[in-house]
Amino acid sequence: MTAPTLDLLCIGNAIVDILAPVSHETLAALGSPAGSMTLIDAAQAADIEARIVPEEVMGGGSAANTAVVAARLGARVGYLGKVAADEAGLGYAADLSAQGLAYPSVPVENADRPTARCIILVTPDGQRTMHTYLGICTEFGPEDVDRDAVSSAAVTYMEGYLFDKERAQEAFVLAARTAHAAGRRVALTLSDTFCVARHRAAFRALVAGHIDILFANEAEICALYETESFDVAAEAAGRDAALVVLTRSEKGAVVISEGKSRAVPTDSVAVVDTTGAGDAFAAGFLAALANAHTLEACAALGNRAAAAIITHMGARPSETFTLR
Ligand code: 26A
Repeated sequence: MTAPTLDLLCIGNAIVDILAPVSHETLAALGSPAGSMTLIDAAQAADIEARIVPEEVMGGGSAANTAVVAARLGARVGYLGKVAADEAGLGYAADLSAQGLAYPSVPVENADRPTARCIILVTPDGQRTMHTYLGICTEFGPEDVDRDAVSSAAVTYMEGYLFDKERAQEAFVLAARTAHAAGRRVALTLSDTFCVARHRAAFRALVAGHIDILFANEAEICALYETESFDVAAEAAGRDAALVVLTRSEKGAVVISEGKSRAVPTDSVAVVDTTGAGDAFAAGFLAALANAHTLEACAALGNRAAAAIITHMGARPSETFTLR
């Protein structure tokens, strides 16, 4: 087995994030519950964009956020995700490359749909309400799995959000098989309780058959094992994946491996914007894992990366971001 040349390869829905501060009144006028994620079509996206003043536009998508934060923490990271060769898509590819990521995906010429976008409305209480237009990103299929990139990465990390269409599900299995054939590890984040509810059986089979490292928050892991008890869900997950990493918001994280469960508390912080907290946690955890830290230290770095993200606007660290 050759030494990996990437610590981490992330695969997910490639989405341009448009962040805008809004009042509670503006949010109420749109009719979206605060803190929710709503899928929208192109016309709805244009309508919302006409009512807001964006503060930031950047490459987003859950797994891409993880990739960017891990790179900022010094890990060698790549990203695979599908964009169109339109202004947003070319900007996306350039943006992620500028963040130091290997970005082998080629923007699709003459695509029948534009690049995906997520309009993130942030209210004064720091809550983020997302409206996502998925465009071309969900067309990700087995042909988009760059096998060389997967084989060269110590860990391939896939996002549950992408696990919606059959071709993407085939891509997950192909990526996992390719990684394992090269002696690498495969990680999955469950992303959202809606995803879990939609594909529960398929996710359970994926986790039991192909996943070495599972990330989830409390609600997602309970949804996966159809229980209201965190402990029951955590124990079930521990039987299915070798390493299970669960986040519990202000209660910190729980790491399970070899039948042993460890709770790793987190410090409380003043929340500005929770966008990308889970993504950043996974980045901190995986960046530390690449340096062979103990599981407790990995979770502690995950907690600190998440805290750094939620104390400012957006899913990316501020320029002065450091964990030392
Ligand atoms: C399938 N959907 C809806 C999505 C997303 C998504 N990433 C992947 N798939 N909807 C929103 N996001 C991303 O979540 C990040 C915050 O965790 C946003 O792009 C945002 O960067």
